[in-house]
Amino acid sequence: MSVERYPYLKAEDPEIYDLIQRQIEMEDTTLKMIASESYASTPVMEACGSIFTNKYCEGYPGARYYEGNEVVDDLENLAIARAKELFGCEHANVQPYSGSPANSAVYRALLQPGDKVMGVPVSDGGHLTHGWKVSFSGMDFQQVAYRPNQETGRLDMDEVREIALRERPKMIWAGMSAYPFKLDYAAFAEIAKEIDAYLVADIAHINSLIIAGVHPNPVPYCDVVTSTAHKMLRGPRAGFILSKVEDRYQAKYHAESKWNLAQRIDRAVFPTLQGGPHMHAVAGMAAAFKYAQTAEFKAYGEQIVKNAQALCAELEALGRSIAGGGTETHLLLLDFRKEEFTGKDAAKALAKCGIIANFNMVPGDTRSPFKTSGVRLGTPSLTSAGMKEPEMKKVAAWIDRVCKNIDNIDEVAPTIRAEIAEFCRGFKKPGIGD
Ligand code: DSN
Repeated sequence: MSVERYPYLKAEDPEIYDLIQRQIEMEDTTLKMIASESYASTPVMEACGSIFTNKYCEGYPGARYYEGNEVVDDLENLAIARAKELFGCEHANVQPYSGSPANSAVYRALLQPGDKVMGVPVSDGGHLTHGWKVSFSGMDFQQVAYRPNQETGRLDMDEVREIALRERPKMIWAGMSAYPFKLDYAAFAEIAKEIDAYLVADIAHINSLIIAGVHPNPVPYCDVVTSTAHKMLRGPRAGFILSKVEDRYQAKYHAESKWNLAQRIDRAVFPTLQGGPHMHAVAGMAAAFKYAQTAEFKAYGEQIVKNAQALCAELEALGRSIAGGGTETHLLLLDFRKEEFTGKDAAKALAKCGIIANFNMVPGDTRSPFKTSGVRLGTPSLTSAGMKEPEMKKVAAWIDRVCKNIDNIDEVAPTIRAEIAEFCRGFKKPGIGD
């Protein structure tokens, strides 16, 4: 699809213009199935490309280190108000540059270097910032690992409790990047309370399912909740932090501090970790939050899960193995442990045919993280494009066809790629076709 946009770039910097056109063509003609991606809407992209990119405004509304921030203050207050209303939280910080900076701020606000933090290792579906060894979070803090059961693919909360009581971490992360089932925040909260640990939910992957009411909301159970604004929320590359105002463990862990929990989070974001906030991204985030309040968005969140479940059922009917045997969220893990080919082989073959996903470890995987036995598939982008259950049947058939032809993929890829391109062009995507 060729949309006549970016006339100034076209005239003044055709190289960038051409790269944008190529990316549009790619995103318009492939099945985008990376679980952490979707399509940012045109209003979000307009807000991100707006004049707010110009302004420096270190500080917070009403207390800035630069003059001329009357409008910016209104913008940040609007984004905060929308975030609080959407998730029902007491405090919101919308300045983190993205998810990892948001999570870094949580460490600064709650812990001391060397403290124990409980999280799921990256190899088992956790995030880098939940204590993984190559991230600051695993270098400066001690990770206590918990993981989904290797047989069932599900978290066993009795086992999580056992580990927590034995290791007594000061903070527990609830939230993963490759877990297809709902999280039991009430059970996490009980465990955290038993050991006086902070409970922090990372909802970057599932924020829109929470907004749509198809996944439990962690806000009532957690001290802090972090998220990105892109992924299924269809906002800009940015992050936000939601929290309580008061720290229930202030006397125990932060008696010397004159700042409450909300203040410590704000101070951790700025000035400890970041300088000037990216107000064009905050504008995009505010636009995404507004759209997320609509009935249309709720239907989108519901459909994401219906599509993932339909895709799962179709793939299983075709004889494909799904880790954990299903999904309750936006993603599923194809399990190739019994196949000769690896997850990486499959992801590369799928991409050649126009199905863009990523190779991923599955529970009980014996292959290395550089090869893996799985592929993670997500439905937010396809759902954003307007696809529903009947389309999932077709998508499953293409995936199965690719898997059956891994050994001669170069022969079949051009035909499948052309079929998928024609199919995808028939759907109007946010930010591309409107
Ligand atoms: N990189 C994201 C993902 O793909 O899950 C997590 O931040």
